[in-house]
Amino acid sequence: MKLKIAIASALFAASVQAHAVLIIDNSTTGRYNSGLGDLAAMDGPGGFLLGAGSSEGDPTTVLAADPGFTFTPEFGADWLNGDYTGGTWSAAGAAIPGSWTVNTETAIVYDFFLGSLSDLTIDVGVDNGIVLWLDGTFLFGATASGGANLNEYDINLSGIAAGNHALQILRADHGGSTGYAIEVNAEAVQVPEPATLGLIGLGLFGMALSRRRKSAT
Ligand SMILES: [Ca+2]
Ligand SMILES: [Ca+2]
Ligand SMILES: [Ca+2]
Repeated sequence: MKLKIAIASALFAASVQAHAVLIIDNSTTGRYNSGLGDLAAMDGPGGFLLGAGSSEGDPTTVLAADPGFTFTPEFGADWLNGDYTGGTWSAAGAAIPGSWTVNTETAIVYDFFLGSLSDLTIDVGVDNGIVLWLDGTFLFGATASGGANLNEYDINLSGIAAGNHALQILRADHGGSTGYAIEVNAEAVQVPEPATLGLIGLGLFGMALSRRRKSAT
């Protein structure tokens, strides 16, 4: 009886055990757009993207929703849907530098593949601002004073489908220096396989049977 419980527990533990896999960090290549210039006027003055040399101040701001930018031609026809036509994008596979021209904005697209349903953990830091989308859907946006600590912002996503995805990023700067740190980990959400479920079922059936026999005696 005790052994059966132990076996059933071990099988269940094995079926849900998973480990995080690093899928993006600062060495990961992607599409890079360093031809955007200073975009302070794209949603301002008074917008999320701040004027050069901190001319609009240096506030701490976290976006509550997609800023709904009207992107300049340098972003291409529809970059959030994978159409880079007419933009100033690199080809795929470009190195993504950790710093860029002060006061300007840059954009990045990391294409990645998930082998199964996964939870994603995005750790990111930036000097000064960042907006992230996944497959065109807004995830997060914030700007703050200098510093680009990897743990500055943590974005946790649950149940992202298996298959191809694009993590799209706009990096912003408004003076001083620039900096960027990123780590994305994926952890498979493991659903017990039918065979394993069958074994667990047998274990439970065995336990029920033992109980019935015990009560019968
Ligand atoms: Ca700027
Ligand atoms: Ca920062
Ligand atoms: Ca800066």
